[in-house]
Amino acid sequence: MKTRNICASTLIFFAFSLHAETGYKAWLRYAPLDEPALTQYRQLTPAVIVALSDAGPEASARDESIRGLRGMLGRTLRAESAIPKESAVVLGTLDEFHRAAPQFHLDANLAADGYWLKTVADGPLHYTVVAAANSRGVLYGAFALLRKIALGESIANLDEKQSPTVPVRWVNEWDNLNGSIERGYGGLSIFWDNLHAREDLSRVNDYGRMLASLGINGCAINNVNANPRVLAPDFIPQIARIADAFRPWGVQVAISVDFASPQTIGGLDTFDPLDPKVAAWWAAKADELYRAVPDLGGVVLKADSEGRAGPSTYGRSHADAANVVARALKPHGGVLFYRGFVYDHHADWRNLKNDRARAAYDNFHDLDGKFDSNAIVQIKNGPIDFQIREPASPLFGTLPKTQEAIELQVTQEYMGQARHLVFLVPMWKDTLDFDMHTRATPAPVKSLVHAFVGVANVGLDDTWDGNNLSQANLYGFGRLAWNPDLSARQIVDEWTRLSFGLDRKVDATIAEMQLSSTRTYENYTGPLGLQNLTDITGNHYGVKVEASENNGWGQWHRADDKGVGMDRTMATGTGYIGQYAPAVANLFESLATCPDDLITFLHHVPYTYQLHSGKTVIQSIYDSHYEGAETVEEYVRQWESLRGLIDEQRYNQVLAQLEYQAGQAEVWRDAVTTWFFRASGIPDRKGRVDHYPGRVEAESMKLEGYNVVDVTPPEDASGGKAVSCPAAQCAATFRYDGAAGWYTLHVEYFDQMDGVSHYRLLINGQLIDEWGAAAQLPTRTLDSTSSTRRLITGIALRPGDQIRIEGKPDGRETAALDYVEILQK
Ligand code: GCV
Repeated sequence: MKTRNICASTLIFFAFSLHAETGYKAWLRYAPLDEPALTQYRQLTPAVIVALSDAGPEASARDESIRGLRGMLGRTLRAESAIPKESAVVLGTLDEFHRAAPQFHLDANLAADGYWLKTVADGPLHYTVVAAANSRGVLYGAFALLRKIALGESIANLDEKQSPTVPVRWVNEWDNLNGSIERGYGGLSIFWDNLHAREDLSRVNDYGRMLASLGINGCAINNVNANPRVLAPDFIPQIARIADAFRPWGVQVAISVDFASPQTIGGLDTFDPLDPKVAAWWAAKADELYRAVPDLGGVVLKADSEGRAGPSTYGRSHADAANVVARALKPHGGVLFYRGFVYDHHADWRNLKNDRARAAYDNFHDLDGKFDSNAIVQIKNGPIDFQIREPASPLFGTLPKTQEAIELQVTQEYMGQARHLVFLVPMWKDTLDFDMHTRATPAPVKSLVHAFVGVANVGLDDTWDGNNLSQANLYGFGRLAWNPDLSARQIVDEWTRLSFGLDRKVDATIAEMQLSSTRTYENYTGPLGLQNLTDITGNHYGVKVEASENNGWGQWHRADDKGVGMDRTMATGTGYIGQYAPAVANLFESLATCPDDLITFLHHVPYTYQLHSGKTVIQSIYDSHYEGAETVEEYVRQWESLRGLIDEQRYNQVLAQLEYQAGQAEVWRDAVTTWFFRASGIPDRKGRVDHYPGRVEAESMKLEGYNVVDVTPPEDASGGKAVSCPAAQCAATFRYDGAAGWYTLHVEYFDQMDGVSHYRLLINGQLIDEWGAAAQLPTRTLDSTSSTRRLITGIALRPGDQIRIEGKPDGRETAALDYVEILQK
């Protein structure tokens, strides 16, 4: 027994002597390898590294290899410039190898950016060769070699050629020039501050390194809701500074522009794309840009969308708009991404035939073949806007003569905003693998697109994204952009091992959590294709079931007392389904074949409609929400099982995040199920909805100073009410009358944006717990976004105990309370 205790404490000591990690290094940690891998790789690694060119990405490839090998193997390779008479790692383009080492006979047909990892034997000597079509490919190959070592894969007899599936793999950053980021959850912009490029651009350099490690070759550095100033002559040098920081990593800078720029910045009296003055202005502007940034990747354009200027002002088409800019870029080799995200956000919601999901197809399908060859139509994965479950956009199947890009949102705008664990790769795979049936042979979306774009929105936060587990989404985007055939499992396994090491338990646990997280989030926020149950006209975060209805934004679910769902059928609905090829349309049109997951996205069905699962729609809504919330609770337990196997800093950060998420999942669960119970009048067969044993509403407690207030919408608080403190301090007390025993207390309170209210929980006058409402949640009001859970475990209660919560408001925050639940766990 004694020995066991010593072992346990030794283990804990070692575990917590694991270096604290902030997450800044992401998947490029190059952590020291353990034996026996260390010995094996040391034997295979020579002492010399040669880069056949000393410039650009090849120099980065050499330096990165030295850095990575030093980290993992504890050996610093000697950098030389010519192939030595000893074994070496040699990096170069195929052309450089032909000149410097014809005896290696490195002949291959590699696509741009592709690479070849090859072990070349020359007598007794062994060369580990990274050869590539271009210098960027050399860098990608070097990262691939390092990745192999970090993953414990063999590098003994290499012969692996890799080429990206599409040539253009970009991220878009929705960074505003003032330093804020639209839909960014990882802090302020790494690029901009106060209308200038940041003084210190070292973060941009580090980000370039991360992007290069995934094979991403372009980055649009400002919001698609573009500030016209980006094209002002005195601003262009700022773009050039950022391009300089990215260049060593082969990442080309791109910019988003405002379509009215010829008028707003150029001083013309028009921005009509067919006016020769306007075309000349764009051409001159492109010349000016390329003088400052000769390798500019191109331009992104959001036009006629959500209030942005566009060609409709002059009755011109999207192709006219795209081509006038594309033609200006063409002589310089630049590309123009034209966003297909065009819809009417003032649609009359009373008209049952109106349908935002139709918009992209309706706006673009007639224009096929009319876009110039360097104009790419950038299409969001689904027809609405990055919701948890959408079918593939029908537009992918209708532009065979047009270059298409798929736009995926890496930043978690509608996916819990980096406070919730949601691994997006399984969802993206659903779209990429979806067969559009537009030809006799399979036509999955991944085979139809020519470019990948990920809306990344990283920020100054140490974790880049707002939390450590969200980094898997950026990693996953990059890997899919390189090779969309990779499975979600392969990607998550790689990411987990690179980010957390090779401990099997850690890897298996995190991978399972990540892989199930998409379905889990869907379960507690929007199952059955129900979507936009969120605060759609506000922060896109908390739950507000009716927020999407009754407005022009067009993300309606049309739930009423009888049923739910948008009728998008050809027979009786908006006709959206008819935008697909017949094989897909028939599948979606018939209730007999429509998948349950999309049923309310495509059909309006009664609550009593029986799904393929055998459940009714209403029972399925109830069950999914309970299942989702329980799974998040389980994530907390799973994560806790990794204590001591992960560095303490990341362990604690993720634990806090998961605990918070578990509370939020309950808020979502209760709000959505209560709302549908009230709407349908159909009780939950399992008796859970609207029935919360052990819950004591704050409004029913003895209140000192607290006022009872109505919460809007009512489903955002238990019983539709909360208590809020208008004074310097308030208290709410109740008497416990249950059985004696050990309990967990769940206090639901509201953590608004402005201020840090202070709470104390006392039992019979004894202080048990105190905390501050210090989270940065995006709301000033008492609602589901601010609703937050405090769990206090290990509490002994006896009948007659007085439980008292004292709240001290701060700033505009009112120390509000919703309820206390006494849980037997
Ligand atoms: C950059 C959604 C987001 C907007 C975003 C827009 C787009 O509507 O909420 O923030 O604007 O998509 O993709 O252009």
